[in-house]
Amino acid sequence: MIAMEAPEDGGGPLTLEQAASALGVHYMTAYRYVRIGRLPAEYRNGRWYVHPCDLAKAARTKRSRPVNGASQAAAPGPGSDASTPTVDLMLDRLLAGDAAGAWLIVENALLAGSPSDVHLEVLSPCLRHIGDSWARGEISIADEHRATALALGLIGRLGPLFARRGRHRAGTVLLAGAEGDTHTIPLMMVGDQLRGAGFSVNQLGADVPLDALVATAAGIDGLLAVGLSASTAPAAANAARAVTALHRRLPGVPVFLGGPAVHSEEAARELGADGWAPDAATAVSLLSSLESL
Ligand code: B12
Repeated sequence: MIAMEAPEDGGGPLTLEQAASALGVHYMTAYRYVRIGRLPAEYRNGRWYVHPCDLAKAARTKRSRPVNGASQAAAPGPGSDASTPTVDLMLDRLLAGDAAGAWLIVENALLAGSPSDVHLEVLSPCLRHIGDSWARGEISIADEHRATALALGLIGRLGPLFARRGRHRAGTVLLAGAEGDTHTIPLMMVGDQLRGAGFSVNQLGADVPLDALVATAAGIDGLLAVGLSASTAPAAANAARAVTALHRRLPGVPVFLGGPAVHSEEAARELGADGWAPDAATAVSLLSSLESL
């Protein structure tokens, strides 16, 4: 425990105990707020100090809705302002490159929600926000890369939490990024969520050459469907070529499309696909609907 210290006159810094008392929370809760970036604080001479003006931000955050409720809520669409206190905190930690702080936020979120909620309600809005900020020139490429590298690590740590103990479904889903598309995260999320729903997933990751994709698909016994991701316009054009080649080689196997460059069911159908989903949770519903056919 740190010793109490009187704040300086005129709204000077508070010790963490004083800040905790002002917020009406336990000292350890205030420390956790500091650790995850909810409460800005400065570490000097072995003690944490909080500026009184930052208390209001932490107090607002304390009253705001937690990460759960996500399962009922629709996943935020591309470009939507999906800001919540948890998203704001995660964004802050991702941009700061603070892996430990970011993981604490994930752990907190998991107390209230599922790994799928963390994907869709916390990490996806952060990544979209980061992409938009980069496109507007507000953050550098290095900032975006640092945040993405950290997000990849978080998604990797979340992966085993999607392990399915219950019923496994028949057939395998092949997932791949369109040729020339280096975006890995969308596929990881879709793959983990499908595994969590009991599907066997053959995950090829990003940027899969057309010939390798078709040869792999042809070699899978019990191939249920192929899911292709396209984040950019050139990748969407390559995905369309892949759909044609897969249909020709494997008639009857549905090919689904998704990703930021395929905006709607209509756009996916125009590219030749048999279906589309805006996010990983809807991708699970899409694949599940095949069972009832
Ligand atoms: C991280 C990132 C990168 C990283 C990728 C690193 C990695 N290892 O993954 C790097 C730095 C490499 C990168 C590069 C580029 N990127 Co980039 N990138 C992003 C960013 C910030 C996050 C991507 C992400 O993980 N999103 C989170 C996921 C979960 O969301 P999602 O992609 O929408 O996926 C969900 C759904 O779409 C759906 N889904 C996705 N795939 C599939 C597939 C199926 C079958 C189904 C059913 C559903 C489905 O489910 C997913 C989960 O819910 C996005 C911003 C954004 N809006 O996403 C830009 C973004 C995708 N990138 C963009 C651009 C322009 C580029 C570059 C061209 C930049 C450049 N000038 O070099 C290059 C292209 C490289 C290439 N050849 O592919 C643009 C694309 C715009 C467009 N539509 O054309 C975006 C949208 C940024 C922006 N706002 O402008 N990028």
